[in-house]
Amino acid sequence: MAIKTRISELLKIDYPILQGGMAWASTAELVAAVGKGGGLGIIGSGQAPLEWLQEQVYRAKKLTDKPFGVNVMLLSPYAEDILNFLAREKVAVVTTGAGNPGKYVNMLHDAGIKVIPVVSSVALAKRLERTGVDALIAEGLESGGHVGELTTMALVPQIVDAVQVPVIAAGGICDGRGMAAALMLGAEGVQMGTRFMCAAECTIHERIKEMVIKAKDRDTVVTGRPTGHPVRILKNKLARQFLEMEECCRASDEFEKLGVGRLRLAMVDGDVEMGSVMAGQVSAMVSEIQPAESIIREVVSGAQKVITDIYNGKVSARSC
Ligand code: TUI
Repeated sequence: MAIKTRISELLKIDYPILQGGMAWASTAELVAAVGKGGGLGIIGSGQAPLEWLQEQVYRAKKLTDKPFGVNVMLLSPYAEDILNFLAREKVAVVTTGAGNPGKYVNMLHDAGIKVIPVVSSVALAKRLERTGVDALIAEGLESGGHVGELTTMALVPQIVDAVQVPVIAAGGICDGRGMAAALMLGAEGVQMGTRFMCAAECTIHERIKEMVIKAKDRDTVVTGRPTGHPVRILKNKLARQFLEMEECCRASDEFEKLGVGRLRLAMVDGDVEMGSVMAGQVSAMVSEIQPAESIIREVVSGAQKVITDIYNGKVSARSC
């Protein structure tokens, strides 16, 4: 059964589930598979050059007739070129991360594109609502990659109360219980990244999928706080080096140097020790590789089950 919210209507999808646009991980194959499963697939551009992104967009258009999105990481030196390209290509949706996309909203709207920024604070949510964005993704610090300061549990209801546009919850959500909880907090959709890293169609290196599957509850850590861009990654040799640097208060440019190319090294080359394995706290809850379509089916039926059970007075929502 479909789940109808303002998000599923806005994005013309069966289920209000977005696949996080993860750099070097969310490629055209995954995006097409998520679309087939009834969710919204999102290509991750990260810091990749324009040519890489162009190839992904062209491939996604060949692989699927469903709407899809592209995530633009606003710290990327290629962000502006990528946004101009996306306006020309008229992709259905643009999500943004790691910054304020306010100055691009009109240009994207003129091209008929829905604009959905990721935010981690109420102040930015309110500011962006005034620019006319279509929806917001409220991302808590449980997520992988670049993180804010508030948990999903605290952030989502505060943003829901502060804005009129529909809100999508992200960070710490990987199953039906998480989706149901997000809906209870007032969100009208969820975005999941880590669970989709272990989708069969996700093209990241198998060693990284294994690492996520083996991860336990305390296996992620936030590094890079002194740079102003804290990033959650799975613990490995690189994470230990970052943490050592933080203890000796080294200069920010040393962090930048150590970080260059590390995400690609993990996701594409499968370097589990010296790559930056950006993954969320729910890594410990991801236990197998499954087709994206099954992931979506399981999450939706799990959410429907716990909501119905609780409505009927059965108050335990174990493992849905
Ligand atoms: O963007 C993400 N997650 C990411 S981006 C990434 S690649 C990267 N490369 C170099 C440095 C850092 C990251 C890996 N993972 N998530 C969305 C997100 N955006 N989370 C938090 C924010 C955010 C933070 C501050 C959005 C806006 C913001 O605004 C600052 C301002 O300008 O007001």
